[in-house]
Amino acid sequence: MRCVRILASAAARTAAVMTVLCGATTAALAQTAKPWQLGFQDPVTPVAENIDAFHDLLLVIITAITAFVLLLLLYVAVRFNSRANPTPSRVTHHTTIEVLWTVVPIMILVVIAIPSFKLLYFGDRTATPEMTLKVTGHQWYWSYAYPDYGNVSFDSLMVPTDQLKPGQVRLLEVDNRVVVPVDTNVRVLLTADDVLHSWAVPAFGIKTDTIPGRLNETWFRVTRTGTYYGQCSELCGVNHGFMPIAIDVVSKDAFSQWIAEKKKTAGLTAPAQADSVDVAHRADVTARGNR
Ligand SMILES: [Cu+2]
Repeated sequence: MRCVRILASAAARTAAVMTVLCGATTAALAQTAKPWQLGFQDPVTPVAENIDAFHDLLLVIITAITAFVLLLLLYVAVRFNSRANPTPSRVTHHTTIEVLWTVVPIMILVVIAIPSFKLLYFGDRTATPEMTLKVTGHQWYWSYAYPDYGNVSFDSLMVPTDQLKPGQVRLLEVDNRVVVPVDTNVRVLLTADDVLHSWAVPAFGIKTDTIPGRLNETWFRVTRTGTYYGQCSELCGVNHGFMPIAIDVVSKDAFSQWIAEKKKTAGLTAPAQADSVDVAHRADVTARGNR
């Protein structure tokens, strides 16, 4: 009886610990990868949700194929070894089976290709962007611009390990986070200043190359507020691992306040000023182009 009681209390303790652990994991999954994490980060955009679903479909198909091939191999090894089958058949062709092993894989590939292409085009661009975020990759940091808001722009550099504040994630925290509103179609335009980089945010289902002299496009619509992290995913030089991405997804009101504050600091509040900045910027670009 005592033994049963001890077991029961141990089980209750384990359950309590598991609840705490699982709760912690679920909350953290929305943000960044965790040690010993299995599976993807929680998807927070329609594209990431579709990628998750596509992954699940592929997992079923690949498991079925692997199990089928394994069973065939076991069957052949048992049924047709030299002891069980001393006089082998001399048949070398079998039309039906040859048609089958050509047609069935083609059908499997078509089943994979249709949702794959649909997803590719879905993630490519949005027909109804509500705002634009411009991302530029540099060796070794990112810079961001908001063309719809007076071209507010800033650089975003990693916080070195020895300067981290409590609660900040090592190698993923930046000095200036990108801020975007929740439930908004954000068009992302990406380019690079020097070499190839890749702007990758797993929870958004985004990994898009930034290429010098070219403008790539993608989009996201985040359905949950929070902080999300990503990293450069194109080997771009010695500090490639030290140019993280940190994004704060906030309510629309909070975003309006944040962008107004940014515009104020940049001296972009009055429209006339914004225009003159724009003209000065264009003149600068032209001058550089003529050099
Ligand atoms: Cu890079």
